[in-house]
Amino acid sequence: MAYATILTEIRGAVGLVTLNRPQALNALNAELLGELCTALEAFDADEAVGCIVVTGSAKAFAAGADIKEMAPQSYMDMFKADFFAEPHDRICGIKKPIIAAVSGYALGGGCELAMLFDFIIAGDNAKFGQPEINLGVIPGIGGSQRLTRFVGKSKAMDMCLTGRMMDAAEAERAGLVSRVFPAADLLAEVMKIADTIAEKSHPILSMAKQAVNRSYETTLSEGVLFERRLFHSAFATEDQKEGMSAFVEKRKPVFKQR
Ligand code: CO8
Repeated sequence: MAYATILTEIRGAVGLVTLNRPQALNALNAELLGELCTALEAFDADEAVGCIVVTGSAKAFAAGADIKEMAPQSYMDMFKADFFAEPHDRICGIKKPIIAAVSGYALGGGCELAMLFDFIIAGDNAKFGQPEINLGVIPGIGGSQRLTRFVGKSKAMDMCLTGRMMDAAEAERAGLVSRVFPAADLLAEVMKIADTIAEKSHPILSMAKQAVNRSYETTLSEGVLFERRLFHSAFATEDQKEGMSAFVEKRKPVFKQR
């Protein structure tokens, strides 16, 4: 399918989405968000895909929600459209793992979009921020909630109240990103990580994703129970038999379930 604001391709078992509005530093307008959701859902439904990577350009993952699109909106426009609720919920509904490969700016809605994915890997030139305060608004796609869970209250307050940017090294120290690579190698390194993930059992990957995500939503005892029930259900899969047999037989497992 041809898109106007993103590029998509499948490399091996990895679905790659590249945000592609260079004239606006990949600012998230309604068209881009709609296309992104459609592409993610298509990869989610494609048995050939085991892991998804979303990236931007060298200069910007995404410089925020599209300020030019938002500027003239009234309260009633935003309220009636329930602005950004639909793409937020569609992205949260993707079952396969999604890695954000962030080079350059990930600001405002761009930072929030990266945090909506399962984990963030950054180039050493990455800059994260929630600069909405400078525009007379606050984060609106979960930034105040997710950033606080990633980096803790003190740093999240600092980011949301000053609007300052955090570089890749600080973001790694703070736990916002899992790994940092030289910017020139970022996509190649992320694709290697995504290849490693895509080789695993696809239903078990979804279980692992659901289990980790549940930790954000519930109490420890409910989360542990949820995990245990999923763990038990893994024994209903052929891939559990394959994984454990391969260990006993001292060979590499070949997971087949999609
Ligand atoms: N929206 C629209 N256009 C943008 C955006 C944006 N967020 N960011 C950059 N652009 C455009 C610029 O206007 C410029 O266009 P033009 O050439 O037509 O003037 C082009 O991209 C290049 O940008 P710059 O010339 O500014 O590039 P610089 O290298 O000088 O600066 C920066 C790069 C520092 C990233 C700068 O562009 C900037 O500060 N951008 C805005 C960052 C920002 O404030 N982001 C937060 C936006 S608000 C938001 O995300 C709210 C999310 C929650 C909404 C939820 C609703 C429910």
